[in-house]
Amino acid sequence: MKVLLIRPRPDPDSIGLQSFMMCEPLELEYAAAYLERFGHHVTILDMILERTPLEGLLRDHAPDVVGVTGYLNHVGVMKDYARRIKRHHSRCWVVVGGVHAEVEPEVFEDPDIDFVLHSDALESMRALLDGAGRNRDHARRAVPGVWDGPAKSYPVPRSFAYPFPDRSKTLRYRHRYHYLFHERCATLKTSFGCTFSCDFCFCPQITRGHYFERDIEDVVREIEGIAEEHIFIVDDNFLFNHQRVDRFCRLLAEKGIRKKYILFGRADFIVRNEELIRRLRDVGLHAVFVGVESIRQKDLEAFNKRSEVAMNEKAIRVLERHGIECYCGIVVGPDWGEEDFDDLTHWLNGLAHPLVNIQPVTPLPGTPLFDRMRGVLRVPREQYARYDMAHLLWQPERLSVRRYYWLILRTYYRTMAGARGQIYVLRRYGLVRYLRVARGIVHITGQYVVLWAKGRL
Ligand code: B12
Repeated sequence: MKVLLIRPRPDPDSIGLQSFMMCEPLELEYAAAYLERFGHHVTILDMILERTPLEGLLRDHAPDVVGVTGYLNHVGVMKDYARRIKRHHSRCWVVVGGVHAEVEPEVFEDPDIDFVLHSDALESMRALLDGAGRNRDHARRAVPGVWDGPAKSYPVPRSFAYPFPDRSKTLRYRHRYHYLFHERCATLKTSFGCTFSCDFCFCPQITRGHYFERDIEDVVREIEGIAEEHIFIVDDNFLFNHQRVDRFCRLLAEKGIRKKYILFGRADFIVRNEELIRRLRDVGLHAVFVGVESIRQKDLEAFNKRSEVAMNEKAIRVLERHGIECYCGIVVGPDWGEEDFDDLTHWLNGLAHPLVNIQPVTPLPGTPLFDRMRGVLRVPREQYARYDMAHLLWQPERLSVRRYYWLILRTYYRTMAGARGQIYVLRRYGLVRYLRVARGIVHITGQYVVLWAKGRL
């Protein structure tokens, strides 16, 4: 069958991260590799980069099936695409997938969406294409991972054994993929799930609390086939299994593979395994995204983070000692006041390079936090684009909405986006990358200024 796989362009109401980070649609490359093994003909469209409107692309490709991926903040756009696909050709099936569909499939129930991939998405898609999809209602019942209401029981995958993603399918876009300062950056997934259960985090929900790893030899074989020098390892927590990370370092060194890696890791692992971190640096570790979350111990406890502020600080020092950049993820909550933002600014400026992502706490369906905060959510769920981890979804307790947005912006400008931060980026990464990031800063500043000016949720 002729299959079109689409990564949507986010709604303009979502805070636009594209100038800072735009990664390959790895999930669609996995799907393409798997489906082509069964004789289907797959094309991937990245709507963030395509200039032709969807209708024109549908006319050019005349697909039998369109698969659309996306996150919670894309749900509105995905439904809009489904409507336009059906209007273009009513007999073309529309299948949606992605991490949100795996956890809250019911939000995708829509007359224009034929199938929602709720679990084991790749195998479910294969089964749909291999004939099962011809009768829609029958397929919804018969294909184990396709959503058919809460009464059906769904498989829970505990391993991942699919062919390598087919990166040739995004060849025409690849020069545009980047992550922060890393130009031409590929992504790589080596494990699924997370063994921790921080109560705000959506990641453990995707795998229903299970954690499983790909064979590390296999991972290194995949790396050998990646053209890009920069690789963003998109595991929820790559720094988990000491033995596996050790083997990773050995294999890269033995094979003489020289790449630059960015990955997510926890502070406690970094502190307890400094020698391993040094070895990772030697084989190319360039930056670690650490879920610092907060500089207030009470927040870490409320989040069930099982970490401490002092541990975060030690981890950042370890990374700094070895010349590895640290990207700090900070979550700010409804009870934050002026002095908390001042403390955060002060804390960040105490780091060698204050690189930070400040996210207003965003209760995501499926998480314990969602159940706890459901009552204070003031933004209707259907305004999906604002569930982007950058908008406020609740009324701050001690500040006006306007002031809160202002303080977020001010914290960025007094730290990462301030003169010191900008000089650092310019010196370390050069003018071209600096200009791209500066463009992103201007764009996001504009969006925050609009939110500030509105002054309400
Ligand atoms: C890398 C990453 C990104 C990349 C983009 C990657 C991409 N492919 O587009 C960047 C850094 C740009 C990014 C941005 C954002 N991200 Co992000 N991101 C991730 C991360 C760390 C890994 C995702 C990934 O690459 N997975 C690898 C692929 C191979 O696996 P997969 O997505 O699980 O998909 C599997 C199946 O579902 C299936 N599949 C998926 N879709 C489809 C469709 C079809 C048709 C088929 C057949 C199969 C299929 O294929 C895969 C293999 O089985 C996840 C964390 C996580 N655990 O998922 C967060 C995550 C997905 N991001 C999230 C969010 C919220 C965002 C942002 C909105 C906000 C933010 N600040 O992070 C922005 C949105 C950007 C935008 N343009 O709108 C949330 C999503 C929550 C939700 N409920 O939807 C996650 C879960 C993190 C979190 N904080 O909770 N992100």
